[in-house]
Amino acid sequence: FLLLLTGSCLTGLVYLGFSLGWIKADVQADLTSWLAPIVWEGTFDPKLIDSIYKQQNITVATTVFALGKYTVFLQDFLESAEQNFFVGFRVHYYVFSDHPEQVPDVKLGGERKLTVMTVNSSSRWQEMSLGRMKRLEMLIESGLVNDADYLFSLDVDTKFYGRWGAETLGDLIGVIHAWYYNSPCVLFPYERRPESQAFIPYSEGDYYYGGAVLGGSVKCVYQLAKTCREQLDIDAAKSIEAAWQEESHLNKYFLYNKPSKLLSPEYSWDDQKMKPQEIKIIRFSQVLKNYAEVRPN
Ligand code: 5GW
Ligand code: MN
Repeated sequence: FLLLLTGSCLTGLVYLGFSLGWIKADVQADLTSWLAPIVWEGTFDPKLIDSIYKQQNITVATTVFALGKYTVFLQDFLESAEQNFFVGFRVHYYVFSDHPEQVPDVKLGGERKLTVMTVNSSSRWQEMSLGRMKRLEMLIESGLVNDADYLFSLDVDTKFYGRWGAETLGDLIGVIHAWYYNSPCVLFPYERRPESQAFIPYSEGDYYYGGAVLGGSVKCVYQLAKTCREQLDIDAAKSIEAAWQEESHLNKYFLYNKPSKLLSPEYSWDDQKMKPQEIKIIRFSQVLKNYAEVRPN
């Protein structure tokens, strides 16, 4: 009990120190302690970096899941991606949906294509929200994305507001969560129960990564998806669900398999959150959603 008391007191103190500004995270560092770049506006030359990757004639694949009522987000997602996401590159969208007829017919730029991947409907919401890792793993195993060099997986309840280009490419890519980029590590909402495979003790952690964006080379994304799926399966067999589901397992994976490049929260903002001074540009953001309308009952 004493341990518990001191434990929560410490957390409380950190919270207080953080709120009063005694504790400040190095919000805009542009390198991690393992020397991975953190991509912020101003740290790269957009034209130069695009031209370097254009010479390599690369293909970027992107999966996006729109199950149940989430198809309503596809139009804005795809239209804004056409304006901002790897403009001028070969891009291949893979839209997973159980309502393929509801996938909108968005006009795509040259060298860009979209494949609808039809999946079975499920009334179990766990299938919808927890099945992405498994489907990503299976997509890569199918060989369909063999023609791609890089692969991203993005939330569909989102919109692009600014450029997203070759600066985001690398072996293994994670994004820093918009709500935790300036929080001390002990306040990160990692899974804290040792029973879960996503468990991270208070003494560990680098960043809190957002679950709305992951990416990298096809090979690295495969390792990530396979491992997270296995860990999710172990938890499911024990009827344990991690605090933030796939996001918790992603955070565990990135703790032991460090991303080679991190995207700043510019790449995964939230429309619910005011843009503070230190954030120069919002490139990609979660849109507001009516939970009662889009989530299965
Ligand atoms: C999400 C939560 C509970 C039950 C179902 C879902 C759900 C997620 C769904 O019904 N349909 C669906 O396509 N998804 C996919 O999972 C979407 O691509 C969505 O962007 C992603 C993550 O779920 P989100 O966006 O509701 O989670 P938050 O944490 O961004 O709110
Ligand atoms: Mn989302």
